[in-house]
Amino acid sequence: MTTVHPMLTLSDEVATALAAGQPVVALESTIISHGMPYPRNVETALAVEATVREEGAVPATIAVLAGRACVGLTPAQISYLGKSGLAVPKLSRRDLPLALANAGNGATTVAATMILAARAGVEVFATGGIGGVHRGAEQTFDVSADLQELAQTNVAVICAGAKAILDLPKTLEYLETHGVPVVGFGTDDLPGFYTTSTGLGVDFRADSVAQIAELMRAKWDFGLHGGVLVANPVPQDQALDPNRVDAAIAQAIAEAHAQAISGKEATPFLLARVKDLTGGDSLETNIALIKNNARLAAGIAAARQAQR
Ligand code: PSU
Ligand code: MN
Repeated sequence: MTTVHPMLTLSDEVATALAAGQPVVALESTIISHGMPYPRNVETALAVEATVREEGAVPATIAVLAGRACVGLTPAQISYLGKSGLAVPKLSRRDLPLALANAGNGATTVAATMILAARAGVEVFATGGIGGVHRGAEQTFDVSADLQELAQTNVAVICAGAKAILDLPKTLEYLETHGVPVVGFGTDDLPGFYTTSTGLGVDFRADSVAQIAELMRAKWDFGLHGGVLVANPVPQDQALDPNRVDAAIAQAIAEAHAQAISGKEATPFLLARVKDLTGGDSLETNIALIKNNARLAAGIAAARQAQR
């Protein structure tokens, strides 16, 4: 383990890869603890790491353990997060100092993973779906800290779009206001996580990893801080029927309202209900799209290293 800061530890594998200029892909941990049920969550997290390795990059799963931000976890640490599930604190930017101050543990969201990846020197991060502007945000003000992080932290986030538990047009408006380019990989249409398209456009279409690496280079070399959001559609044969997904989401949101679920509980509640209401199928789609994103992220990380 390499301690780069009293509160930040890199695994040997990640530290060695970064020092050697090898491609590294960051992976979040809230998706493990709060995004999927045990034991599929642990199996998936390990399989996603294996996918990154097969593509020639080094995986860096990120979490806070015993008050240290850890970039690169052991399989035992990943199992602990997956087994503990909702008992592990979900850490976004707001929550990081508390966990660091109190020798706490926690799973990092997209926002917190971006922060820690950037601190460690990792520029490419693969996840499933990002947080965004929730439906009804004009009343609740529920806007994920993921969007604010994309506005300011220099990491490319590879996702499968965003789930329609969010208000997708408002999410795109927020990203535009904050200067975050939304890139469709091989598509002009924003993918909808379980579905390949939403009917909403992306800002740019890229058909190669080199094009994405070039956009990152141009943005950051010119001093334009903030992330790049790459939306990679789920493979068509793994996608779900949009009508089925929409019905499940509508019901999940109605239940959240009825139970007055808000704040950091909102997203995990909605994710779990959508999963239950679509049967096991949505979990299989979720796993397929994360692996698909990990593969693309490894390619982007390699293309970025090839520029140097
Ligand atoms: N959306 C998904 N799957 C997820 C999440 C969001 O489709 O697992 C998780 C991610 O960790 C994301 C977080 O960063 O939820 C957003 O939570 P909030 O809306 O409370 O910021
Ligand atoms: Mn929120």
